[in-house]
Amino acid sequence: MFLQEKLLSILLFFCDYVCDYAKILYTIKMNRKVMTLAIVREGDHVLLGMKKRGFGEGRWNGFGGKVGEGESVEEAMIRELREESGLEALAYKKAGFIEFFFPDGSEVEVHLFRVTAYDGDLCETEEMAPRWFLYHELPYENMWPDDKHWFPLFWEEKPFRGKFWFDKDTHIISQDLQETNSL
Ligand code: 6OG
Repeated sequence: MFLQEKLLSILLFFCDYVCDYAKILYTIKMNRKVMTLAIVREGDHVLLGMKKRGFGEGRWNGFGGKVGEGESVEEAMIRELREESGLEALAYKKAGFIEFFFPDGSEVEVHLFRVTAYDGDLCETEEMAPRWFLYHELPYENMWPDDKHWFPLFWEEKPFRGKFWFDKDTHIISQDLQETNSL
């Protein structure tokens, strides 16, 4: 009898442990946002937008946002670029995959695309004020701090995977950036 009770308590302890672990994994998963980022390149120039509101407000960035339910990453990239800049992506390629980790436990994964042909008229939208920049004159001081690390790979058309850990003031505390063959 004593042995049965002992076994039962060990089993319950184990179940508790597994449940807690599952809860943590679930929370981490729920805290991850899947996003797209489209950067249009034309010759020596890249198109960025000044983010006018929301996450990243006041920074120059490519165009993108959350992947919607039932939407593929590519569909989301095309939709976000259209909604935020008025441009329709005609030719594009996956350029990178970046994961961001924040001190509150939230995570963002960004699927980066290089857009090399487009249709439509560029326009300012409620979210973004667009502007073309020469690659060598990118305004890194007013961009996300990770950008200066991966932009050269984007520019040289070297596919990459990156991970960036931020502190609460969005300074990079750690990073891992590597070229890759599989995106
Ligand atoms: P909305 O919240 O407006 O989409 N994004 C980042 N881009 C860079 N370059 N660095 C980061 O470091 C980023 N975190 C998110 C993904 C936000 C847009 O900003 C991108 C989206 O394109 C932390 O829906």
